[in-house]
Amino acid sequence: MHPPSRQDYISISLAGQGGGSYNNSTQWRRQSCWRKWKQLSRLQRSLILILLFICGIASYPAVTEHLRGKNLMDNNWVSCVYFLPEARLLEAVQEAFLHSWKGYKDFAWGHDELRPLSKSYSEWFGLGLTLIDALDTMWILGLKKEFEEAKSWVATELTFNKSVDVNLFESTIRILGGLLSTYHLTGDILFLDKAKDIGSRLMPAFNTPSKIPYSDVNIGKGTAHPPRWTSDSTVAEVTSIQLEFRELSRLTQEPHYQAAVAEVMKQVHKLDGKLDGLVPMFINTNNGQFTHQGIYTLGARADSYYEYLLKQWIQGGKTENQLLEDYLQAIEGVKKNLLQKSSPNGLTFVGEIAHGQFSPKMDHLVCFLPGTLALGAHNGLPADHMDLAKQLMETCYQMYIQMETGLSPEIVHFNMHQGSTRDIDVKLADRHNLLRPETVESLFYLYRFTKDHKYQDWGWEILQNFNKYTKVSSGGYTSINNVRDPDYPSPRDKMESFFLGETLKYMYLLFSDDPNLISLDQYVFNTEAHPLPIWPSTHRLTDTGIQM
Ligand code: DMJ
Repeated sequence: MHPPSRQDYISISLAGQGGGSYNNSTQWRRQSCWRKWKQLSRLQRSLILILLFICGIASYPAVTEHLRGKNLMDNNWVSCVYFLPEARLLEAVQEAFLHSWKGYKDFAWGHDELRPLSKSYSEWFGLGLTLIDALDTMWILGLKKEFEEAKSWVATELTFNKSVDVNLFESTIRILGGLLSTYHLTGDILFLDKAKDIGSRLMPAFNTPSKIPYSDVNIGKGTAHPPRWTSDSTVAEVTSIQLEFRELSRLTQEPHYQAAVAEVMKQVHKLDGKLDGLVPMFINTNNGQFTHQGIYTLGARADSYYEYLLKQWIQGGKTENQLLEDYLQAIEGVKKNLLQKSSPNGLTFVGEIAHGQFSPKMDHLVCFLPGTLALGAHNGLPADHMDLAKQLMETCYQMYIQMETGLSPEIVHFNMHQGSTRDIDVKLADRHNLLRPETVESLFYLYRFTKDHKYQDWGWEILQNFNKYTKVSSGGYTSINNVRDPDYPSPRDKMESFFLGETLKYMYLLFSDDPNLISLDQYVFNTEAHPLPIWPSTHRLTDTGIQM
């Protein structure tokens, strides 16, 4: 293996992107739209102008309002996606997916993750993680040929009968979740059979003194254990496997999957040590108590606890009141303890509490929250959740656009003192971008529910920046080390499976104007973006987990 040359990995796929130097001015963005406009043929331009003219006469105020945009930092910029047909937006995501898939197919086929620069792969569980995570994305994007190839690998090569340690949470959300959703979308029993196989092999994780599951399971030997250095599990991990195991019980009519994950929720519900509904980050598998108390975050190790409270309630038909109460209380806890505004521009952000002290630190992972809040509001929860969702969405976008590459770092710190000259600081160790999905995920929800095109614009900008700074010419996209250096963002040589499982799927759904393409009234996405059905009214549960 040799270190890649810069030319090797930087690949500018779309014209009109500027020369790589950072310039986030209004003028730059207008120029960017202007260049795209100039790329259109004379016929295309004339057609658009005629259409705009007709619409403009019919509804002048509505059009001008739409075109004006409502960006916090710039009240005058013109929507780029407004000039692009929906088909072109969708095609751009398909191109990104196919480019990723080419890299995976050429250099990592059947392995967990692509290493696009060294043209090789890395193994985590040795179960074809990227391929399984990407199955339903291919189906949704309409990439039938690629889907069929992947399906035949699942049919002929995928086996869970091997002595390998897997992380319970990661394999539940990516593998079990991916197989269940693919089964629902395609109706192909192959995926249900595989889901049953991995689901049953993960169950030994629940054999602990407290019934709070261990983090790791050997799926071949049927043994489970905590990490080497502790007997604790992560709170987000043990509380974000419920959608998948509940669905497995519903499909198989075997209640023990659902019972095991419901027991975890029941215990966590009753535990001492919460702060206004906010949970600590660790839980002990021997005594079932929270440990390392005093840190409260919506970021790593706690994030999807909150997401799954709401989503389980939705999945079960909004009858499990305890889940809803815990969710509503937690959101009030966020507002009371974690919400602040930055200086000088007053961006609303979610910080952390560490041993009684507020820290203005926010992980990119927290950017799932605008989408979750919006989903709650769509399902009848208070309208102020939607207001907060919009404010946080703006902040997450600013975490991208204020960086020199236009890509968010993993963690930011907000300035709060008067006289600050910028809102966002990034520590040296936090400058990486792993191609994470959370902001695009939230953009999708916000666009679906508001139809405000600025959310598509923001997603479009993010896609251009992924193309510009993370695309590897020989195939695939790579995580980068430094979002603040557009000249050398320093590639990490890894494409995470969630880039295909989540980021590109949400990007595609963001650009689609079809509300029935995974209707949010029929499906609920697990935390790895795998859609699972909202249960029909014939299968509703009460608080005790008893079917009504
Ligand atoms: C994914 O595996 C899931 O979205 C999880 O909830 C958080 N981490 C990654 C993506 O960032």
